Formats: sequence, structure tokens, C-alpha cells
Amino acid sequence: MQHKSLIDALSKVVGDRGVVTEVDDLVPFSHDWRHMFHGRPLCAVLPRNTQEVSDVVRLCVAAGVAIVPFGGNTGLSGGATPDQSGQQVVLSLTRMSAIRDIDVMGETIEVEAGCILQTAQEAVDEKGLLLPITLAAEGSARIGGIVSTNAGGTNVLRYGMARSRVLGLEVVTADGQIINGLRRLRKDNAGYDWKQWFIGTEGTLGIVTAAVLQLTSKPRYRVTALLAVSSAANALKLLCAARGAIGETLTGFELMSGAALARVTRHLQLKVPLGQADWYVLLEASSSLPGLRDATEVFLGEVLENEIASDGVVAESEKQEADLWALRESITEAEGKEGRSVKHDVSVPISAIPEFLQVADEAVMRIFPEAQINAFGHIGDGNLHYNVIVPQSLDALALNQLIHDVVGTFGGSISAEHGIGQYRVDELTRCRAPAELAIARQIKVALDPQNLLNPGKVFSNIKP
Ligand code: 2HG
Ligand code: ZN
Repeated sequence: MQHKSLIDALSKVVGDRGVVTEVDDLVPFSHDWRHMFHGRPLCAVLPRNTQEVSDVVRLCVAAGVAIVPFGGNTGLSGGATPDQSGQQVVLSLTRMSAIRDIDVMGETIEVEAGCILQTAQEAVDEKGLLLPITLAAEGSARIGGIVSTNAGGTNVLRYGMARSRVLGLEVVTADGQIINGLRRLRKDNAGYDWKQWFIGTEGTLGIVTAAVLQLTSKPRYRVTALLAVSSAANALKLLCAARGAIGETLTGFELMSGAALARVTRHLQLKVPLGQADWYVLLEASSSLPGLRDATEVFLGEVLENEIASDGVVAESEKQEADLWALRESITEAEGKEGRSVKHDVSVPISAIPEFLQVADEAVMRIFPEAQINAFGHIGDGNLHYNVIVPQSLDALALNQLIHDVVGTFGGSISAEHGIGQYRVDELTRCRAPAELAIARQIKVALDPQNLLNPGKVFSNIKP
């Protein structure tokens, strides 16, 4: 099929308003959030329901045209940006945004892929429930992208990654088949758990069109505190102390370097309510049992007395809580204002974090003395954003390799939560064992034999 006849056929399925072909209108579908990756789509298609997604996939596959699934475009790895060929169809799920059902007794929500995370959070909140996926991008990120990238965020230490919320999925496969696995079951051991093949695989094996997510009861009490610590080692001592005192209530434990917060105050006019320190920890605990605040304050008094932390403040109102979180959630924006940054979304065993930071800092400073390190992240689950602000001329791949090699020596991962997309394809190929890559490719070839689902993402050189 010629491209013109493919576009005509797509319009018949999704209506004229569901196909975007004008160059100007295609701009939002042509680059990632950070403007790091730029592509040239043949068109963008916006189906209204699962049957239309299936019809679109069948038409594209029959024409041998690749499909790039597209959600809120908040990813940081270029996973939703088409290539430069002008031959790829962007399939946007934004018109499929219905909340199909909320089951209060079962604590589940069934929601379509294009629903914005925050919309789903607010809908369940009204029913006294919590959808515990929390990301800085929650006002724009969409459920389909969250599931298909296995998003992380700031409460993974308590609630797990997106994968652990998914009870059921509806998926369109590479041959256009609709698989309805929208079961709301906590326990379902009947054969292969096939839905896992579509979670975190970044649209390379199928298109997530809807999901059933496990909710939880909404904790009635919450405590948020900012602590100053002199080292990452002390941040871990603080984590141990917190686990001992209020462990099962911890919902956030974020590390931020003093330099990262200095950039936030410099560029965004936010204020840190503590004096200068080398490191800060933002701690959040929540529970439905009374007494959480007292227990937290007792434990914080102890860590200050033992000099694990040098200073601290506990939020006294929702506004103060929001102000503390705003500091943490503005680090990415402030980093962007500082100049060009090269991102590393790494994880290492939690106990290795201080040594990782020391070894990585020394390695970077030895080879790139002009770099500024922007280290922060979810250390309660071992995930550091080890971003490096560098001059335009610096070779980003050499820097990636240097840091990922250090990650490798600690048994870590080159992507904790942001995924591979197109940004890390070569590094994944370099850093993962051949047997691990081979088994992944076998699944890719089995489920997408023509390599038409998000080609060039996650894998390199898949030959149909
Ligand atoms: C966060 O934790 C996000 O705020 C973004 O994952 C991290 O900007 C980054 O590298
Ligand atoms: Zn993060």
C-alpha cells in the first residue's frame, strides 16, 4: 500500500480528525520532552477505542509501516519519538482516556491508556482510595506509558514500581489481535503471566490500551521532613534509623546533593528552610494509625542528637509539605536551566551508594574536570539520578560509558526507572550479558516478527 492510501485507510478507521499529517501539527509528535531526540513521522493517528487501535495496527502491518506508541511524552529516553525516515506512524493513545471502572471493595481501577495519571489519582481519591504511583510528571504522564515503561517515582520503596500495581491488561499485539486480560484478581497463577511481556517493554512487543491497577487504602496521617546530613553514608544511617523506628510507614526517602538544591534556589527562587549542607534527605512517612507524627519526631530528635543529621524541619501543614516536595521535584527543571546535562538513571545496591558516589565522582572529575555533578534520587530503593552538567562540546557517550562502567563494578543497572528508549540502546547492548540480550530478542522476534512495533527502541539491529 502506498503511504497516501494508508493514510486514507487510517482516516476511514479513526475519522479525518484522528489523523494528523500537516508538518506543523506533527511537531508535538516529533520530539521528546527534553528536545533531545527529533524525528519525522509519516503521520500521527489517534484512535478512539481498542478496536480502532487494532484496525490501525492491522493496516500499518499490512503496509509494512512501523508504529511508535505515544502517551504523555514525558519519558526521558526518547522511547516515544519516531525516527527521521518519515516512514513511521505515531499512534497516540490520548483520545482513549476513560476511567472505565473503580471497584471500591476490590480496590482496583480499570483505566484506558490515554488517561493522565493525576486524573486517575483524583478519581480514586474521591472514593477514599490511593493510586500509589507518584512522579514529578504525573500531571502529564499517561497510564499506557506508565505501564509500558514500568515507571518508578518517589514511593517505590513502599509500593513498588508500576509493574507491581498491574493486575490486568488489555493489549493489541503486532498482528492486530486484541488480548483482553482485564482481570481484577490479586491471585492468578493460571499459566504464564503474559501481561509482564508488555510492562516495561516500551511498546516494542504490543500496545497497552487499558489496565486494571491495584489501589490501596489512603493513609490518614502523613509526615514530611527535610534533614541535612554531611554525607551519603550518613543518609544511609538515617535510612537505617528510620527503618528501625517507623520502617513500614516510610513512603519516600529521597537524597539531594547540596549542589542540586543550590541550583533549585538559584534558578527557581525556591527557599531551602535549612542552612547549607552537603546533602539533604526528604523523608515521607504515612499511616492510618495515629501516633505517626510523635514517633517520627522522637526518631528525628534521636538522629539529631546522635549527629546522624545536622539539622531538620518537619512540615506543619500541607502547604509546607508541598513546599518541601517542590524543592525535590524542581531539581530536573533547575538542571535544565543550568545548561546541557547528560543523564544517568542508575541503581546500585543501597549499601553501595556512598562508595558508588565517591568512585563515580573521582572518575568524572579525573576525565572531565569541567563537569558539574547533579546527584539526587530515590535512595530508599537504590536509584540515583547521577546527571552531569557539561559543555556542549563534551562527548556524552564517553561520559555514559565511564559512569556505566562504575555502575557495573557495583552490580548495578544502567537504567533503574527511565528505561532504554533510544537513548541507551547501545549502552544496553554493551553492558548486558549476551545471554540476557539473546533471550529478550527471542521474545521480540516471536511477538513482533516484522519488527514494526517501536523499532530502534530497546534493541539494536533486529532483522525481520
Ligand atoms: C525524578 O526522579 C525523575 O525527578 C527525573 O525521575 C530525573 O531528571 C532526572 O534525571
Ligand atoms: Zn526519578
